[in-house]
Amino acid sequence: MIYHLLYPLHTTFSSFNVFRYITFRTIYATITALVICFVIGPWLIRKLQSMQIGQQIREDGPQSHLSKKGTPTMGGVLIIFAVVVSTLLWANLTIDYVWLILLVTVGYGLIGFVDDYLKLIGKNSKGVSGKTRLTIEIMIALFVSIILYIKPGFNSQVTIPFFKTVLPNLGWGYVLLSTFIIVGAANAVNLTDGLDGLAIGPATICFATYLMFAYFAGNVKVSTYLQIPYVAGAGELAVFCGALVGASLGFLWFNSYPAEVFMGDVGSLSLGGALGMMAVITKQEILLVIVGGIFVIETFSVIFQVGYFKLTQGKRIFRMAPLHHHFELKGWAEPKVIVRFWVISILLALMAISTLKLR
Ligand code: 57M
Repeated sequence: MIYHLLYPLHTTFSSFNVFRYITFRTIYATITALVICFVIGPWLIRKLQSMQIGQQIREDGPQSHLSKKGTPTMGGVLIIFAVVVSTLLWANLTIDYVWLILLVTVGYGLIGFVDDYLKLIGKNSKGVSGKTRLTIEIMIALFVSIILYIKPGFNSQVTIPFFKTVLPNLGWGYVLLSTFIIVGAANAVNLTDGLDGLAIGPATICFATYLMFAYFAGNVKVSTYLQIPYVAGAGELAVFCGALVGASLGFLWFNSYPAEVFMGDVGSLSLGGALGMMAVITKQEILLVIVGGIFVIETFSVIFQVGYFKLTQGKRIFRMAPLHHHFELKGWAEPKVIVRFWVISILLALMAISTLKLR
């Protein structure tokens, strides 16, 4: 909104020319989302408490989690609200990528909201059935992937890290890959969100990384210099990522150990879906495996644990999956597991950024 209202006045007030710059609007999208979380966060936590929207703790989890019973959850609504308001305020709303990624962010948030609501208020502990959730997630991802595929100028080539000339063109197959990435990222973040700040920390790091990738991909000079695909309009998603970084840091203020609020599936599915979309639109699809390596490791720990459990009729690779529970049961204090995962996430992000030069 601000871009559309104030930039045109730069002919009268020359200082308003600053609203043209993506860097300026990204910084203020970040600050706006952060301030929204600071202002609304305390009120929301009190509201969730008064509505008794408190986390139920499974008996079969780490005993240390039992004390978390009743912690307000569904705090992800704060993240989504802050991101949507800040993006609508600061982004150039004529760029269709902005609306597509907001559709996924809000759509996946709604899936998580209904699941959380049924589990916590509807007293249906199972929430939405796994099959129903997955079907709706796939439908939303498929819809936006088809829109992207038929969008003039969007190419169906896949960028392979380290190999600048290897750009396999998947054709319609790209729609399936894109769908898989969005749905996979959403569920990977969902699985990871099992300790205070464990998901929001790496998510913040991932969005800060994809903020850079969006700016690079949307800038014809930088993308040519780096020899990465040029995606006209992708630069505006740096503003969206700025809003996400601000909202994530704002949420972390309350979700840091000991957490005053959990994000709920409304937050984890929403963040993961947005992350998958960022990987697809910036044409850094495979690089998400490195940038979001913490989410990938956590997901594979579950896949290997469940697979091995079934293969060996009850044996386990880890003391418990996902991997964060394994370290908890090894005796690591919760904050130590969390911060060490953040450190690994930062390392992975730096490695991913370096691949842009190692090609
Ligand atoms: C998402 N949800 C947390 C909170 C958060 C197949 C299996 C691996 C599935 C997996 C599962 O159910 N995952 C669901 C993880 C839950 O957090 C809520 O869920 C939202 C995110 N979706 O926002 O609302 C619990 O996590 C803790 N938590 C915090 N701080 C936070 O900031 O402490 C969350 C956020 C919360 C709270 O205790 O209640 C979760 O862990 O369920 N299942 C599991 O992850 C279970 N693992 C398991 O079953 N392992 C078995 C399988 C693989 C064979 C094994 O290894 O033997 C664990 N989860 C729980 N108890 N709660 C262990 C059992």
